[in-house]
Amino acid sequence: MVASDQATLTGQQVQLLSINTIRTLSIDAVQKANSGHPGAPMGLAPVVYELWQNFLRYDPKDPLWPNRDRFVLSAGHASMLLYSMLYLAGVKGANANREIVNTPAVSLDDIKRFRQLDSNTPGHPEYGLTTGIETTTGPLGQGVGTSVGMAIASKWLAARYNRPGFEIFNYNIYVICSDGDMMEGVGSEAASLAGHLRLSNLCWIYDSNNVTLDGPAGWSFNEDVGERFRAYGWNVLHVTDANDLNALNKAFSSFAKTGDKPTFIIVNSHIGYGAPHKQDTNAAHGEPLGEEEVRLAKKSYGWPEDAKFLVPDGVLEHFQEGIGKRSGDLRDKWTKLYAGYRNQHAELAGQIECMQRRDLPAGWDKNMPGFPADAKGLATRESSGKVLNALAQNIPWLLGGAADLATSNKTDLKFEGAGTFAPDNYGGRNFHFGVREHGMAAALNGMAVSDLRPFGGTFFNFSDYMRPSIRLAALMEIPVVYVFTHDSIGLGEDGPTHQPIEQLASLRAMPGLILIRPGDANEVVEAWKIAVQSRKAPVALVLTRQALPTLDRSKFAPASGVQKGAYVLADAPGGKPDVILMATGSEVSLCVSAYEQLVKDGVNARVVSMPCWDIFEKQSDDYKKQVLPPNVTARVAVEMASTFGWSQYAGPSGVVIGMHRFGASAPIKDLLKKFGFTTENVVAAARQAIARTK
Ligand SMILES: Cc1ncc(C[n+]2csc(CCOP(=O)(O)OP(=O)(O)O)c2C)c(N)n1
Ligand SMILES: [Mg+2]
Repeated sequence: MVASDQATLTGQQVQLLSINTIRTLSIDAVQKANSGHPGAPMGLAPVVYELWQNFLRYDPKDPLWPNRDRFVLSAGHASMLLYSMLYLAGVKGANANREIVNTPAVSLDDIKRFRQLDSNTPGHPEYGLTTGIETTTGPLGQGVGTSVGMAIASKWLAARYNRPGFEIFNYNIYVICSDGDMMEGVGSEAASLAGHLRLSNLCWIYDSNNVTLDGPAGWSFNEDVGERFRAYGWNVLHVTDANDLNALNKAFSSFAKTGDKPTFIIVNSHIGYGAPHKQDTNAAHGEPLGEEEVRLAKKSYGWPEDAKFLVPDGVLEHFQEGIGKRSGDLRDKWTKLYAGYRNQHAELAGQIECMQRRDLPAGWDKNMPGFPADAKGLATRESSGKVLNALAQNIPWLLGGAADLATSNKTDLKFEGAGTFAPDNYGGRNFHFGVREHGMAAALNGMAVSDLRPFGGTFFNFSDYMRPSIRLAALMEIPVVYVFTHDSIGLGEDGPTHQPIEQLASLRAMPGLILIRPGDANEVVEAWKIAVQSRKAPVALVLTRQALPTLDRSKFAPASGVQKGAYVLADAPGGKPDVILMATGSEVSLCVSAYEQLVKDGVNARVVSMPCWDIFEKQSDDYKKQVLPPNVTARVAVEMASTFGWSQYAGPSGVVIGMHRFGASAPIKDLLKKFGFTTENVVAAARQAIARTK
């Protein structure tokens, strides 16, 4: 054997050794945890190996490098695949201040604590918990959906910030997805949107292994997925054997060369590859292999059968010589480039760094509209549109759109230079997400984890279509803003299919989401200020279709009270109320009208505007007691929605005026009368509450 053959052979051996290390680490971790899915990591190990070692531009020494390629494991149940890679590639950890630290992102000990309490290797990859996890995945379809937003962000950053000679941003997004991702509706919305937008920096690798949890994928899924993606406008490639590194290499090279559309690589794999007894059965991925199967699998890999968590000599070095060296060189080059960029384009660099810190630029709140008292007033969606347009002129990376309702949601950015995001204008800031609420919400997550400040609008009722992605935004603690308009039966004639009832209660129940339902235009200003200043929480703005009076703030408390979640808007003479009227949104002015009637009748009433329960709950006990004195138990809560949750503020003697059924199609004035949202009814409820406490 000649020396060069020997070298090639050794090269192949170390490749296989490395791939099998990915597999056996996953097997051992799942077995030790006695929980998890080893099958997908076993089948996909060569795919991820080839991608990371030879293509992914990801420097393990700087997992926060802004121009790194993003790797998304949409098949989040295969989490051990990713943890193995983070460990084997030697990815360093980072702290909450975005500083690289000297501990690894994932250590071998972390892998041994897979799925255990307080480990950084939870069952499914969690953004913010483990360095190197670019987005939380697990609910199938979310990773692919989020990846579209990441690809949008990469294109947008390039269009806005690259300058001749300074290609600061050109990173790609790689996604591993599975049959489940292909079946989920959000995956289709995302693929359709990505194809339409011609996101050539996006590569989905579809693990077509013909099996899902219940059994053969064919029990429920038989369409030609490749044809579907061709129809969406993707570059569709096929690798018929997941173990064929050359074919994978060719496919990734084709992606790199494709400049006008996203790439979809179908890879045929065998789940649980190397575990002959369970190959092609569901048992290989829904649960650990079992000790006996583990031994058989290891035997087929030529592994010592009883070795556990074995990382053979040479494997870590192999990754250092591959992804480590290749990407390290790229990152060094970029760092030099960026230093020059900073010199020549200091202002742009300042913006880039500002957004990375989730800071707002100086003067972010200048030229905010103020709204004079006006009995006729305007809809909160209208004032929202005005405030948003002011803010967006001050915050260059505040951008977004709506799911085909921009003119209803008032989310259009109308100022000069805002532009529309499109294949021929990736620097645009108005997005047409189409009638794809779920796809939009997932994309917003991808934009937010890419340091942009995205917003997305639809009718409040259709927040239900976005909920799984909103939930992930809350779990990931990322600052997405939702602009939900048409927020109650007050939308009128569109009727019960469009009138939200339970959405307020159900979104208030979601941990981490800040829901604000402002009561007039000036509360909208405050609500938007909270939204853009939020660094670690998504914010839902819940806004009306119908006009609301703009309250006279010389008579009532200033709208800045919104910053505390709830505040005394109109107090009882002497500050000693007989009854407290509480409301959010459009019902605040209704309560004010009832208040005026009551005061005229000699009843000491107080009005509390409660636009945000979440923020109110975070106030001191003292403040809460000031707003809702415990000894004032005569209380009335008014909200044109499910009453669920209001009893905590109304108390046992309180009266809650809300909705106990779906709405109806009719002009608003008839609906308000039918469902009791009238001044007389609120006044009567106040008297009833007072009577109850006597
Ligand atoms: C939205 C959602 N529904 C259900 C599940 C539970 N689940 C986990 S894996 C899986 C299917 C696995 O099949 P596939 O996507 O083909 O992945 P493979 O097992 O082939 O790796 C299901 C239904 C989930 N994670 N997300
Ligand atoms: Mg499958």
